[in-house]
Amino acid sequence: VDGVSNIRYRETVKEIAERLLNSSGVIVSSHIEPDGDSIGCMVAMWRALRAKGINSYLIWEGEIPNRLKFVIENCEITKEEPRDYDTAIVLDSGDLNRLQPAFRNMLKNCRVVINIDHHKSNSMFGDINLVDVESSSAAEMALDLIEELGVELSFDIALPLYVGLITDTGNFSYANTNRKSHLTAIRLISVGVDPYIIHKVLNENKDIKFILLLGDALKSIKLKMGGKIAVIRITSKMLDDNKFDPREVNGFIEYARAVKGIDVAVLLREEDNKVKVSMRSKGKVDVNKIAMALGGGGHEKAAGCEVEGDIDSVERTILNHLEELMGSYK
Ligand SMILES: [Mn+2]
Repeated sequence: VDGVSNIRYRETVKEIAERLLNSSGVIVSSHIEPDGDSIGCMVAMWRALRAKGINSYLIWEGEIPNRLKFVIENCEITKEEPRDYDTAIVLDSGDLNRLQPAFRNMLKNCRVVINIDHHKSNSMFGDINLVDVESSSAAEMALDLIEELGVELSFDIALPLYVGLITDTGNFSYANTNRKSHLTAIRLISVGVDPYIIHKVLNENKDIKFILLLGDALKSIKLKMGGKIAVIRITSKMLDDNKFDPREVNGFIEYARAVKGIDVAVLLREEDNKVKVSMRSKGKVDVNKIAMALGGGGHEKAAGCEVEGDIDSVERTILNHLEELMGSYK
């Protein structure tokens, strides 16, 4: 980000640092259905505040996917309401509905709610909102704040941030990858993060059941709208057949995205009587618009929502929205 918005970004980072240094206690959390970025930046922020001698609590009571458990290892997780806090940091979360109810209730007791995020759909729910859609990850933004606080960057803070950075940029391959994301990586690697070790842990560490489920899902890929859309499905039957935990599903949509000539990839995953929808845009289609229209959100090129109904009807709903939106570009 250059120019005026950059100045405002720096000023907001400074303002947040001042508030944190003057707080009696800080609660830190992130969104439900955690991913590498959300877990990475909440762990890093909590550690950085502690390193600065600021009373801070990592509030989390939900599940962490197995593939990401190493990020939160050795952290003190607070499940009950702490006694002394007046400030909250909410990371990587587009709106309050994405938070765990217990943490959301604690926000009512805070003098200052700090919202640090990079989602286009962010509802600006904070008293201070550091929302930058140009940032590849919330981890990248968290590092700016950590440096502003004057915390010395340690390996234990850098590692979770690096996980956030590479998961949200798809290993520096998505459209959100830019100069700043690489400069952030340099800062993290400089204190001992080993890119290949992290890559092995995240990407070369799959249960064989994951690969077999992927095989089933790949066979479901269909092109729609004259080859402009690729749809991939994960049905309840596929999950049952492979005895696979749906929370460990990750990255399947990349294979739909890889198809030549498509503009948008869509992943549909059955869950009870609803369907989880993920969308990835390779061009100018703003999939966040569709996700928001259906009660979800995200970024211009990566967004998601949950839609009630069976998988065929949800697919039709999504395709109708895409047809309308893509028609409007012509
Ligand atoms: Mn993120």
